[in-house]
Amino acid sequence: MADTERTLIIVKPDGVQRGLVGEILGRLERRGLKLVALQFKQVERQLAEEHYAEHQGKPFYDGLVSYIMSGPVVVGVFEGVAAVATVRSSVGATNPAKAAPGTIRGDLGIEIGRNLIHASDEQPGSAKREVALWFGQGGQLDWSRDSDRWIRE
Ligand code: IDP
Ligand code: MG
Repeated sequence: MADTERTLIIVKPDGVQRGLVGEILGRLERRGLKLVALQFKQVERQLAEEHYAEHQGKPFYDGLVSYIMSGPVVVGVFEGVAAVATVRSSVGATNPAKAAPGTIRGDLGIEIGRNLIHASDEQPGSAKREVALWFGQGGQLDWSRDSDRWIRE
């Protein structure tokens, strides 16, 4: 399946603290995306800074790094056709106040600094870089799902 992609998601500390892990993962699962990696963890500074390196120097950077380290997160990898764009569309706009109803951020959040979920963006290489950063080569599982033939042609 040449057009299958993998993309990283993180249920941020607010999503975990608010008991929304199942809700958030469930929405992505129900879209037909396939989970290939999942971990519950406390993020350390080095990983947080590397993950958010593109935002270094921006006014919200320090708060962003503190936020992602402020409690445990759930980090996972979803696989599917056009998985990066599909996940981003379910996640919604960065600012929950502007995110469309029906999206995770638009339904469950209210403020940009507490927007519940990270998802790899659509810039070339972003998803691959983030999956490698969080899971390395060994952390993902290749498995075949019986429902696949009902989800894609
Ligand atoms: P994204 O998460 O939709 O990809 P980015 O622009 O990559 O959005 O920003 C990364 C994260 O930084 C956002 O999810 C949000 O948590 C935080 N962030 C972005 N802009 C602001 C801001 O203006 N104030 C506070 N936090 C922000
Ligand atoms: Mg981003």
